Amino acid sequence: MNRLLVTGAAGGLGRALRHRLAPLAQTLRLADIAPIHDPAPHEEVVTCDLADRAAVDAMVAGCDGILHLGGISVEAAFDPILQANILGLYNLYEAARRHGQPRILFASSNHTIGFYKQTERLGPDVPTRPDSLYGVSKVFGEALARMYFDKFGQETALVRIGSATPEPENHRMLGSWFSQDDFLSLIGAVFRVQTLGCPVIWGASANTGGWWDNSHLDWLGWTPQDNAEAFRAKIDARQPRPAADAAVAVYQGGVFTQYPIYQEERA
Ligand code: NAI
Ligand code: 15L
Repeated sequence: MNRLLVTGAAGGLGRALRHRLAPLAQTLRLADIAPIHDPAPHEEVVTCDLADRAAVDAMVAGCDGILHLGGISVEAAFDPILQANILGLYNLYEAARRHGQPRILFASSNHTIGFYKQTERLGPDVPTRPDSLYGVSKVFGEALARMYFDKFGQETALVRIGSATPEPENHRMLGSWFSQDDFLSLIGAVFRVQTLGCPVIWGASANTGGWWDNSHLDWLGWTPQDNAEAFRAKIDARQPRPAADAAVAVYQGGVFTQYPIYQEERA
């Protein structure tokens, strides 16, 4: 494609993936509210608050695809979530509608379904069970994307990312881990496939201890290659197994199920 917009480009995943996204587009438009450093010749930098409608419109103009990583990525007080993940999503989809409906990969989260137990296996159509205001905002994003698909044909991959870290860091991540290589190959498949629609995709590696079923995605041509099980011995050696009744061992969303409702933004 000509130009791929990457929102949240200054964040953890944006920084980890940025240089490896270059083959996907002639130009990467990197956007964030936070500074983005050292743009390469094929990179454009845009400073944009997702809550600023006019700025989002300008950010989306001229893009052929959007990797939407931007927003609040953990539990927080409602106001910042409202601005970035709810108002921000509306602004993004309205801008996309005005600018030729570029395909979108929406970084949704396992926290849309975090109250399911780790003993359960989930397909793409289970009712959502968000574990936090953050999870609720991702459910909103998925619903908004689905409405823009049904009403206007706007295509979006609703990628419910598990835990996208370089390595699985704890026992819960033996189920939820999503390697950066597998995420990268998924991004490639989403932007390459002829017809995408608006599928729910579990953003997880091929973990032996995984909880999520992606067998509805045969048509996508994407097969995750990594497996958190390869790190089990390392995790066992580094930390004790959590108690069987601890939230991190019971719920797919782990500790997010235990957070209070924050009244102000955490530092
Ligand atoms: P991050 O918090 O490191 O990056 C998010 C970026 O969004 C930050 O650079 C931040 O400045 C930017 N941002 C926040 N509010 C903004 C606003 N109002 N306007 C513009 N930009 C704003 O998060 P990370 O880990 O890189 O995750 C990327 C995306 O993937 C997030 O949407 C997150 O919810 C989702 N995700 C990530 C997972 C992970 O394991 N890293 C798991 C599940 C979902
Ligand atoms: C997420 O949605 C968060 O963005 C990330 O920071 C992790 O907490 C991840 O989920 C997880 O559940 O491990």
